Amino acid sequence: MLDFAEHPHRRYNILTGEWVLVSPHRAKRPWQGKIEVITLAKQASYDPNCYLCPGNTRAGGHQNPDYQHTFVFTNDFAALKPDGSSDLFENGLLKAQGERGICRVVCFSPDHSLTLPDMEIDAIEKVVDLWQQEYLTLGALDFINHVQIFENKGEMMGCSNPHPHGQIWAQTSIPQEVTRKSKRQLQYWQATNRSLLQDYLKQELNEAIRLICQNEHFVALVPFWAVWPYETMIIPKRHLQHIGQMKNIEKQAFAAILKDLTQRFDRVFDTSFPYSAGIHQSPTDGEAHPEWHLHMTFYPPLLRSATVKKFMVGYEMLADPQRDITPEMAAEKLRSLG
Ligand code: H2U
Repeated sequence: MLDFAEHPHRRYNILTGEWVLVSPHRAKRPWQGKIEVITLAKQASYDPNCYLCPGNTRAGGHQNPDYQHTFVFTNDFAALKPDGSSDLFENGLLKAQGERGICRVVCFSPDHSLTLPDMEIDAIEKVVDLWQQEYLTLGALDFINHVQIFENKGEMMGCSNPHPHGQIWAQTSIPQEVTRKSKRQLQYWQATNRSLLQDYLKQELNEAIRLICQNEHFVALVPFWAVWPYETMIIPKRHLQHIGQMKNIEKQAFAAILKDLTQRFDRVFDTSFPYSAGIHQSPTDGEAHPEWHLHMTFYPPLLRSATVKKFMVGYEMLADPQRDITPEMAAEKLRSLG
């Protein structure tokens, strides 16, 4: 019989159709690498050299307003532009296509020293409000078929500035990860007339071994197929296709679980926990997408300490992702840090 805590095994991701190799016995091996303790210098609430602080001038020459809560602007170095060609290029075996889009930068707070877990729930709710508005406004544009809301947190994740902020990339084509998730949710919806994630959530709530925390409207859990050591998903209990459908009470609850989860992350290694996180939800291509069930995924790279991160190298670059500590162990740890 397969013992998840002992036997190497593969787990299937029901959303993407991909597999992850789990090697639980390896979590017991001795660690002889370095474990550094890092003490973080407390940031000032205002940094005159920060391009995101209120009133400061950005690298592109624009001046930020004296904002009190959140602030959103079009990225001065945007990866996608609204004008330009959408033309298809095909030449023998070579294929390319022009891509149009809009990139936005979202400042979560005027206070340079904060991160999401430090912010009051009311202040996080204003971030959720802004995400909702941006999804609806950008998604309504006829050349925008997908809106990706995300945050890169921490230098380790390539974040360019400690000021609390995230990004939004909205574009014409639907990204590949979202297409993979659309496909499997649609197959399930067509076969059962139910949301794949709603049924998954029901099973996780029953088993209760990968749950981290929950409130009236949301659950945070380590998915069965998690790749990153402390990978986590926040799933709404109601079948929401996108953030535009969130009611005020749900936005409050979303803000509350965001705070709860990210505070737990910070306690794992007593550090400001780096991650890439983002919301996956229905594309804005004009289709109904009843199959889609919104979720927010966190991919934190830390493995053993505030400085030892997991690298996706070797076998993982060439074959399949692999993990040592099981999702159940990670969930137990995060549960205990409430
Ligand atoms: P990251 O920290 O995740 O890199 O996001 C910050 C974004 O802010 C980055 O995409 C933009 C960068 O292009 N930016 C501006 O739009 N204006 C500036 O003055 C500096 C940075």
